[in-house]
Amino acid sequence: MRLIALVDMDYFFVACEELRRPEIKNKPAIVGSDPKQGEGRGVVMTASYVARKLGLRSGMPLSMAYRIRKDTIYIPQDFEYYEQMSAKVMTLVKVYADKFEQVSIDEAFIDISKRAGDYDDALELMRKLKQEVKDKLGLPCSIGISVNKLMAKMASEDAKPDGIKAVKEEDAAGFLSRKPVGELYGVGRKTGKMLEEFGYRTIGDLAKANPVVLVERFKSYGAELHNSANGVDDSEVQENWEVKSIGRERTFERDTSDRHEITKAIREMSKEVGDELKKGGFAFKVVTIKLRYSNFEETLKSRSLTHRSVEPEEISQVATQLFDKYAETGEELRKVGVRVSNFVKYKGQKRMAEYA
Ligand code: DCP
Ligand code: CA
Ligand code: CA
Repeated sequence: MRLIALVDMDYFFVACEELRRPEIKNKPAIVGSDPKQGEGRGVVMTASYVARKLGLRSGMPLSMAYRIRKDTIYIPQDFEYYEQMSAKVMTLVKVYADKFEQVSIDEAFIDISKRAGDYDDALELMRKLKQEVKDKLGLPCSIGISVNKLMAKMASEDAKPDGIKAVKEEDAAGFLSRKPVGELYGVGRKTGKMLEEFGYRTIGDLAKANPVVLVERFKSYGAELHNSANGVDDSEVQENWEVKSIGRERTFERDTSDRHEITKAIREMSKEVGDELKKGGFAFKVVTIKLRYSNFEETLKSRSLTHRSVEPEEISQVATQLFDKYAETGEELRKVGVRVSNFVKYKGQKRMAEYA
């Protein structure tokens, strides 16, 4: 039996912000693009669930968000930070996957057919994953489980927030039928509107529609719409994620030339990189550092080891040597990165095939 899960983080950007500013928890907080002191045309990227209850939505102009609630907490976006959190999430998720496909910053499909024999197994496994993400990162997510990607996605939407939902093949039609057609995975606002104009109000309406008519109205997309509405999706979980290297980067709060601060960052990142390597069962041979200066100039410097190593200490040592050798003395750094590459597998972990 095919068992696919979709893991999607809840109110992701704001949830990330709550981690580093606990004081905004349970308050109407939004993350958005630069409002430029009221002059900008910024929009809400995401809103906490508290904010959503008050009517704040992603895509809404910031000006409108303020009109709705004066005490809305506005947080400017920090993509770099969300990407770091995303990478941490994905590292955890991958461990649970036979096949892994990240589809956006905060969501991934995983094929768990081999490791889960049935829905009970799958639910147990996904509960464990969800708990691990909560315990290790403090972030809530929702997970949908079903026979294909489409249904897994639809189930995850139903599970939100902070839930897990499994929809079996035999229940798929019933599960979909009463939902508004606009909620069907893959249907955007424009298509949704067109579908409604043709009188397809629910996914069930679309499922019962004559496919020939749908093809007339929506061209080749019509057949796909009909399949989707019937919960049919044969597409595989695509392992697009190919690791050739593992790295971390850190931007300093304030540009710095303090060797102590920089080498400390290098040590911390080396440890994280080393931990990730160990999970994947890899040894590395090349260490690279990236130095970005205040003026945004960037240098990459690498050193090849004469042996394969798995030791975080070794990453840290080589990266620090590279820094000492190549950093411009006294120049302030904006960002520093550590990366290892040229892998070889030293552990036969089947599920980590994607690293090979
Ligand atoms: N995002 C964005 N612009 C959009 C939609 C989303 O920048 N138009 C960003 C902000 C979100 C993140 O992508 O936090 C993930 O998008 P989701 O659609 O998964 O929405 P959320 O994670 O915010 O909320 P939900 O709990 O509904 O998944
Ligand atoms: Ca999300
Ligand atoms: Ca998402």
